[in-house]
Amino acid sequence: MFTSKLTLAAVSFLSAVASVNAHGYVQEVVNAGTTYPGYNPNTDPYYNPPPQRIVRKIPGNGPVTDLSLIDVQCNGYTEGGTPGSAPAPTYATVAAGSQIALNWTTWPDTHMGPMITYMARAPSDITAWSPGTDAVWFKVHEIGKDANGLWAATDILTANDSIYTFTVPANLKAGQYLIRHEIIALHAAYTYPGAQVYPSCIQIEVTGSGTALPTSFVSFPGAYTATTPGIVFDAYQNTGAYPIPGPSVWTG
Ligand SMILES: *[C@@H]1O[C@H](CO)[C@@H](O)[C@H](O)[C@H]1NC(C)=O
Ligand SMILES: *[C@@H]1O[C@H](CO)[C@@H](O)[C@H](O)[C@H]1NC(C)=O
Ligand SMILES: [Cu+2]
Repeated sequence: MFTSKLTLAAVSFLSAVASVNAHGYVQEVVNAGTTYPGYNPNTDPYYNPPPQRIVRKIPGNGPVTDLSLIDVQCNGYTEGGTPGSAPAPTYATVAAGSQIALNWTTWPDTHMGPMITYMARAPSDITAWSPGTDAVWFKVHEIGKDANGLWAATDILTANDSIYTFTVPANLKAGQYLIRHEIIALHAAYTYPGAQVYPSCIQIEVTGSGTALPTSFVSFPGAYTATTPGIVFDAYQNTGAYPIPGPSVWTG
């Protein structure tokens, strides 16, 4: 009797801790009717052999707040495993101009902020390439706070069944690319460090007859610092427009 009470107390303590720490990650990638399960940080590490993912591994569902770390690239590890952005074993083949839907785990409604997507062209095999600190990234989509004050990561994502979609630029040159998608949660961003970056990297091969490539690029880490507009932002006091961090969107 005493033992089972202790157990119940321990269970409710653990679930309280889990809900406080529950943030999120991309759990599925969908393109042209094919669903690719994401990297699951709670279960994938325990499979042998590991599941063949197109999403690079993450240490958990928590954020990166030190924007000078390689962790801000793909939520990769800086200690233990390969430093930042360790390649995944496989990739999805997607047509230029097609939509990619990213299914997030249930996002906490306290964590308002933008959702942003970058791509980087792989100079070699995407399953072996990590960009390091090179400036290789271009922005392909962004959504922040709309004219009615609705935030992408809370109001809009939740209303949309946790599905965020973007379109691969229609005229993008064929080849292998790394997608870097993120939510930046702003609930503590009134100072730096404070903004919480939740990045996710997805490996794809783009097909099509397009010829376009961007000409300006940013690096991760590098693109965001304490003085980048939108990194420090008081989301409670500032009811005006929100400046989405990073370069402008390249549409091809
Ligand atoms: C998102 O993924 C979860 C887990 O696989 C699934 O249960 C849910 O139905 C998916 N959401 C949509 C809208 O497909
Ligand atoms: C909401 O989800 C649908 C697919 O379920 C998609 O077509 C639409 O673009 C999504 N909206 C946003 C804002 O991502
Ligand atoms: Cu959180």
